[in-house]
Amino acid sequence: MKSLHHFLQDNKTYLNTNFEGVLHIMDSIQKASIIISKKVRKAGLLNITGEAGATNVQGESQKKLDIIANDIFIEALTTSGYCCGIASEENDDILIIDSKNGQYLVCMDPLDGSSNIDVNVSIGTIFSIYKKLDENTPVTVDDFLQKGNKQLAAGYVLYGSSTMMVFTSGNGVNGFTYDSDKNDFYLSNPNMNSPKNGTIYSLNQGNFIEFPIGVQNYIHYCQEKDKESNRPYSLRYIGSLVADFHRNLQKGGIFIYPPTAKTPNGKLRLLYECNPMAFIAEQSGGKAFTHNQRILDIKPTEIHQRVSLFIGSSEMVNKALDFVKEY
Ligand code: P6P
Repeated sequence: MKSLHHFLQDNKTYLNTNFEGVLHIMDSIQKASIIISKKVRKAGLLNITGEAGATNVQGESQKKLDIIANDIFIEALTTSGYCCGIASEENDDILIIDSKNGQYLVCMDPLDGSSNIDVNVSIGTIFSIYKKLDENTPVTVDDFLQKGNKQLAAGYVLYGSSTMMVFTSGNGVNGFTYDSDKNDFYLSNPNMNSPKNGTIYSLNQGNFIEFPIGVQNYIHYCQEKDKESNRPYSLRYIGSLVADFHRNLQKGGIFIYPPTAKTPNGKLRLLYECNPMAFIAEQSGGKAFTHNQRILDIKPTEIHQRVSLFIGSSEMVNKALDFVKEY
């Protein structure tokens, strides 16, 4: 079986002049993911579960493993020699890295779903890779505010029943499973395709009364009995975007995080959650929109910007957006 590193080398035509940079950055991301996977799998023995006693720029309480994962990725990307800047959920501002070959930027959520860490439920890492706008000028925040359709590559690592890396560089989506005997990721899910339709919808039903009417009506549609369209659908919601997305990518389904009173623009962050997942969704034949705009076409205004998210099987996303457009 082909390792992720060799898979990337065999697909270098796709990345053309950016191949070298993306390969080195992917090598550093997978090394960091392996370290984090080992820590996650014995977190209870290392006294690294629970709160870190700090809050991030989002006002969310940081878990110890959030900070540990962030530090591990920053160290790995800094030593890659090709990364010149990082935008992380765990850092208020961008991190600028002095690097001679540094033409590439990484946006990341180092450990997504961290509220699930203490109860042993799947969590994940999400990342995007961009090229700096101008190779002759220093990195600025503007380099990070590129539209998602400028991503060179994107992926997630799912620390689930197995540890998997799902990755795209614009030439389809491939899944790699971590083999602890060989300490490397190997191709296990080639050419992942999102089923056009499905019978799973994922959202936090607890926020129902705060959802826009159109989303409430779509939920009622999912719950109606209709044999021909295989309804009622099943509600599946893990509370970790990576885990919910990954299940829906394989089985068919839709994940929705709409605006709520608490999060009027949606909860999920554009740069390091929605854009990378949208790139993967579209590359696998799925769809990713806010309530009215393609995620990858949004021009970001700030690095921690939040947007609403409708993502997954294309026909399910279209149906949900039809309900949303009515109001
Ligand atoms: P809620 C985890 O904190 C996260 O960012 C995503 O992984 C997940 O989909 C979402 O928030 C869950 O949010 O409000 O339903 O708990």
